[in-house]
Amino acid sequence: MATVKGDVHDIGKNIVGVVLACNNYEIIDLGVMVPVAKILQTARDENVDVIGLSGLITPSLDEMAHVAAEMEREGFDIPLLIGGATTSRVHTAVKIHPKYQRGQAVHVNDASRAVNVVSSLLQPDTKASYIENIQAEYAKSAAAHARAEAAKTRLPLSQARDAAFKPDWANYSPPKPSLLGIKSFDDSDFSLEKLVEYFDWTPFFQTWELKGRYPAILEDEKQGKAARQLFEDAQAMLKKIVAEKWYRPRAVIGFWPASAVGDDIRLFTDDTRSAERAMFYTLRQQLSKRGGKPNMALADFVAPLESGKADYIGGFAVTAGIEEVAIAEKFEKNNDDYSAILAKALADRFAEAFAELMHERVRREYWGYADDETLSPGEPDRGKLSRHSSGTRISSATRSYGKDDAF
Ligand code: B12
Repeated sequence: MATVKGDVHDIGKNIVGVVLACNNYEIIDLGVMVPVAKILQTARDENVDVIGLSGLITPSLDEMAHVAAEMEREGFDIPLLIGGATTSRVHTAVKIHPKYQRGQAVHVNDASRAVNVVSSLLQPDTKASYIENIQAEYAKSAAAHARAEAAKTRLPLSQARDAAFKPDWANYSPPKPSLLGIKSFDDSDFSLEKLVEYFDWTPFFQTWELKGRYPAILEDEKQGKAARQLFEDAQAMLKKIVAEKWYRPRAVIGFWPASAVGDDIRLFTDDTRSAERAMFYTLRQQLSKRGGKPNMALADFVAPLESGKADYIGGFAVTAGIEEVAIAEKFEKNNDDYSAILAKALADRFAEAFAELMHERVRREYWGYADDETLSPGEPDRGKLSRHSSGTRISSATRSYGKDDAF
């Protein structure tokens, strides 16, 4: 079992591993960001019966298709399980299954299904009929997908470019960030206590497959009891994390002079704008839209070179603390998978909270384009935020506000 190259999410994979291990399967867990060569070499060396891949970010979908193609090329025929929130039956049917004809790729959307799927695939008396059903299901999904794709109208690129989002640059002067280049922060700047104020607990419950919004979930008729117990355990661990400083949060922010050149964004080394530092190639939407809606590209939100306006782009990276891995491993070594997953799920909340806090500091202070903003911690109200940033600012490397994920 492995989380594929480029992807660090492993909570789901670990849950599946625990569930299968409880049913007497032996799991070889290769961890996260695992390159295909290592997966296939281990499968060969250990003579495994099944390979399981996990992936939660969009690029992992391509990586999984790549693993399937490599399995075909190298003559594997064992089942390939595909899991993780971004994967889907349609993607498996359309992009992965056709690449692996010697064996069978199977999408498993939930840990609770993993045992049934694995046993159906490994038992000689059920294997053939199970695979037959899967193949019939995938053929149906692929045909429905092909029909839906054929019904979508896509514009030629030149027409999509004509329909770009065109802000009124003549009447807008982009604010200049308070610094250019990068600036680093560590736990002397941002304490764990401070980050707790920015916690959004709802995704924490999702991590445990408890669906519902916090705090209402604590009183939910069906899930309330489990949610309350989990929350209590989380509070106890959180107290220790903060008091004993288990994690050391760190962050880097950066701002660079930038101009849009068509669909691309050119970054300059400094404000003289004489030397190019990098180019971001942004994609333009090409689906045909109704009601005069624009076909946007991220470049539309940066002042074009020919406008003569000095604009900038910014980015940031945060970590709750790289100590998380060693701490989770310590629990795992003591056969305490529950605490290992809890420690990771809380580290995840710290990372998200830090992204929230850093984004706020950038908006209000380091870039200062929303210095009049009045949102309070834990109030990630997209409506209010987008009015503040209305139409002219997309803060790139942050994850909290939908369209921001593009970098
Ligand atoms: C926790 C989390 C993190 C944690 C991960 C901690 C960890 N140790 O795993 C941290 C903070 C590190 C993180 C980082 C990032 N994340 Co994140 N993260 C999440 C979050 C909130 C929950 C994921 C999770 O654990 N779900 C619960 C588990 C149990 O579900 P699951 O993995 O789907 O697993 C179940 C099934 O899918 C299945 N399954 C899973 N794997 C397998 C494998 C097999 C073999 C089988 C059979 C079954 C199976 O069984 C599991 C149990 O039922 C999701 C949002 C969400 N609600 O999904 C975003 C999310 C996945 N992250 C996202 C992003 C963008 C990122 C970052 C790129 C952010 C950034 N800009 O830096 C980075 C990733 C960097 C990288 N290169 O990977 C996006 C992905 C969007 C996309 N489509 O690309 C999401 C969807 C959030 C969002 N809406 O923007 N993230």
